[in-house]
Amino acid sequence: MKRTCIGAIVISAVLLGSAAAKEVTLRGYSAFTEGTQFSKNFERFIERVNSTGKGVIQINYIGGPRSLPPFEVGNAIRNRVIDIANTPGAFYTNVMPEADATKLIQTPMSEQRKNGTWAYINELHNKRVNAWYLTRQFHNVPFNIFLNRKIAQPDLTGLKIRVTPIYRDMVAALGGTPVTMAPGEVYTALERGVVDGYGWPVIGIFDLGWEKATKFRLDPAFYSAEVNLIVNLDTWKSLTDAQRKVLNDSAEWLEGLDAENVALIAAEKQRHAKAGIETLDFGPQASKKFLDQAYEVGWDAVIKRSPESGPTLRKLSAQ
Ligand code: 173
Repeated sequence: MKRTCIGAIVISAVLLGSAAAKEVTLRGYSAFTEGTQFSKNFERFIERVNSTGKGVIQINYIGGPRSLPPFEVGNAIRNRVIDIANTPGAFYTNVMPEADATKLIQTPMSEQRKNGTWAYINELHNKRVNAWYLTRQFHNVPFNIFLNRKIAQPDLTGLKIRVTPIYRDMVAALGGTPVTMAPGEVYTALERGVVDGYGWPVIGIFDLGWEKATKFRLDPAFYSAEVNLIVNLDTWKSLTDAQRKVLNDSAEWLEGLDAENVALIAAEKQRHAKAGIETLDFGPQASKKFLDQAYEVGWDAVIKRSPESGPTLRKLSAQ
């Protein structure tokens, strides 16, 4: 009896050991077109995981929006159709209404991990998306509204503007008509005059040729881009410490790449000017008013849609 018992323990220990040592492969997806600005660093992350994680963990990159519509990403992660996604929170507000609220939080992830912000946002992801909030990128990249009609003041009355939840409430507050649209539809919509402008981060408009259909950049830039890496929670729980370590180490490395954004933004603004995109700037007073309004409208909307978590997120953002 005793011997059988010990034998069973030894056998299961061996089995567990071999299971732990087995390399696991995750299915990775980006909500942005492969090779473009907001996929690039995720692709570098994958390369790094695949080289540092040999024999431990690998990511199989299934690609961008051609493999799955970007606004489906929340359900795809929740149901484990994919294991890890590179996506703005703005693309999964259908499953997590406050997912785009991080656009109002500009502290780097290193801070957020220390002051409880990351932990709270992770908890919300666990509950609503069945996901682990691995990290967020581009906290130091703001958004602009780009136009192909000239305006004489920061007023969008009569204009149709392509949005995601990032810009929807601000565009409406400025009198514009928000039209929600995935990035892949923007160029054609501009060309056909379906919209008169669009919201987008200050970097990245050249990737899909939008500069050819853009005449103006409305300043100031506002908010803070939030491109998250989220992992299905069952997948995350199934990983060993060693496998999680590979992902965590690479996530931290990825956060460090945000330092590159300062130079990228400066270069991209010059590129706008060279492409004939004129800056519309109504001076410091108007800029201040615009920014105050953007944050006020932004928080009001978050708190209205998420009365329970919105105030906590706002408190955390003020740390
Ligand atoms: O599609 C968007 O305009 C959007 O919401 C977004 C968010 C972060 C980075 C790039 C785009």
